[in-house]
Amino acid sequence: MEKENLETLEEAQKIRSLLVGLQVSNKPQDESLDESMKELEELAKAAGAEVIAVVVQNRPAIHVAYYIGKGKVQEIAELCQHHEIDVVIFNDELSGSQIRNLEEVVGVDVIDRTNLILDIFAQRAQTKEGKLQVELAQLKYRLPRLTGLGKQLSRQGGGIGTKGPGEMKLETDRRHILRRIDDIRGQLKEVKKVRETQRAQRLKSDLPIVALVGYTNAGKSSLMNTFLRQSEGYDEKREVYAKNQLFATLDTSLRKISLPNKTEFLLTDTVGFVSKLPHDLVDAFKSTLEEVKYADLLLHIIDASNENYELQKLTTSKVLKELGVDNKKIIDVFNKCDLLEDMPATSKSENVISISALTGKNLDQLTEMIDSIIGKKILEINLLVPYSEGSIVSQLHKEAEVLSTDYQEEGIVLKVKIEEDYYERYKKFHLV
Ligand SMILES: Nc1nc2c(ncn2[C@@H]2O[C@H](COP(=O)(O)OP(=O)(O)OP(=O)(O)O)[C@@H](O)[C@H]2O)c(=O)[nH]1
Ligand SMILES: [Mg+2]
Repeated sequence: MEKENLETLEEAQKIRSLLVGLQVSNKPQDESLDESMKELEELAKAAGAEVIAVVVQNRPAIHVAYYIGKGKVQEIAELCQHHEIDVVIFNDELSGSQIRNLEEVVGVDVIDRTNLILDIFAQRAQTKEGKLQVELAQLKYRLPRLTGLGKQLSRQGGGIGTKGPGEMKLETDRRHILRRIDDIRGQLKEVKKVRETQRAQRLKSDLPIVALVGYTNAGKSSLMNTFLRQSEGYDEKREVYAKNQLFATLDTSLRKISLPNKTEFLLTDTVGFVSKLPHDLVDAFKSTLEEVKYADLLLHIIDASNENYELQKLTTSKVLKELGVDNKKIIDVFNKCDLLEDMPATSKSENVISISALTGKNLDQLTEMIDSIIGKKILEINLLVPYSEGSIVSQLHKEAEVLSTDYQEEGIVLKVKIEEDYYERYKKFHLV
C-alpha cells in the first residue's frame, strides 16, 4: 500500500513533456522522423521526464522564427495548457531566438534535443573529469544562445534536471561564462596529466587493450560483465552498470579479463553514441574516448534486435572516424542474437560475429577471434613428461591449458594448449 503511494508520488513528480518533431520535406534525411521521435522519447525518459504528447509536422523548410509553423506553435500552446505540460522538447537544435519566440507563445520551457542530451549527461556524470566535460559542453551550448536562454538561465537549472552552470549564478554574464570555460579547460588539463600517467603505467603492463564501442544500449557494459564473470578471480564488485536505458554508461572503465583459456587483455567500456550527438559533447568526450585510441582492437557492439541497427552502426562508424580511430582493427559484434531467429546476413564474413551477451552464446568464438588478433600464437601439442620431472607438470598447469593427462609407462602424456613464447621451455618433451 505504502509502496504504491510512493510510486504514484514519483509519477506525480515527473516532469510532463511534449515532444515536437519536424520533417523537412525538401531535405533528405538519413533517418525516418518516426524512428528519430521514438529515440527522442527514450532520451526524455532517460532524463526523468514523462512523455504526455507528441506533435509532428511536415514542412518544405524550417520556419526561421519558430522552427515549426506558427499555427502549429499555437496548437502546442493549447496542448500545453490542456495537459499541464512542463516542458516542450524539440527533436533538433534550436537557435536562441527560436527558443525565446517559442517560449513566449507556448508559455512553458522549451528545450531542444541537444539540451536534453546534455541534461542526461549532467545527471549521470560521476567522475570529476566527466562532470567538468559536461559542464564545458553545457557552457559552449549556452554561449551563443544567451539572449534566447535568458529565461532559462535566470532560473535554477534550466531544462530537465540540469545541475551545473545554471546553479552557479554566473548565468547572465557572458564574461563569467567565458572565464569559467577557461577555468574548466585548465582543470581538464590537470586531470589529463594524471590520466596520462595512469595510461603509461598501463601500457607498461604489456597486456593488449580491447575497447568496447557502439551505439547506446547495444550491450557494451553487459558484454564487459559477461567477460568478467568468466574471468579468473571474479568479483561482483568489479562489474559495471548495465541497464536498459540510454546513456547508462558515461565514464570509461577498464577491467582486466583473464579467461580460462589463458587469453588475457584489458577491456575498456565506453560511453555509447546516439544520432545527432551534440558536437560539443563529441568534442568534450574525445579525451575520455582517447582510451579507444590506445586500444589494440575495437569490438563494435551492434544491437541486432533493433530495427535501426544499420543506421546505428553507421552513426558509430562516423564518430569513430571523427575520433580518428577508424583504421584500427575492428570486430563487428552483432549482439542480442537471443532475440532473433535470423542473424544479419553478414555474419559469415571475417571479423563479424553474432553473440548474446545475455546468454553467452558464441562467446567462445568471439574469444577465439579476439585471440587471433591480439593474442600470442597458441600451440596445441602433446608432451611426454618423465615421472622424474614431476615439477614440470605443476609448472604446465600454471603456464598452459592442460586438456588431458594420461599416465603411461614411459611417463605422463599431456595434451596442452600453450603460448608459443612458453613452448621453448617444454620443447624437449614434445611428443611428435
Ligand atoms: N536480450 C538481450 N538483451 C541484452 C543483451 N545484451 C544486453 N542486453 C540488454 O540491453 C540493455 C542495455 O545493455 P547495456 O549493457 O547497458 O548497454 P550499453 O551498450 O552499455 O549501453 P550504454 O551504456 O547506455 O551506452 C540492458 O537492458 C541489457 O540487459 C543480449 O545479448 N540479449
Ligand atoms: Mg554501458
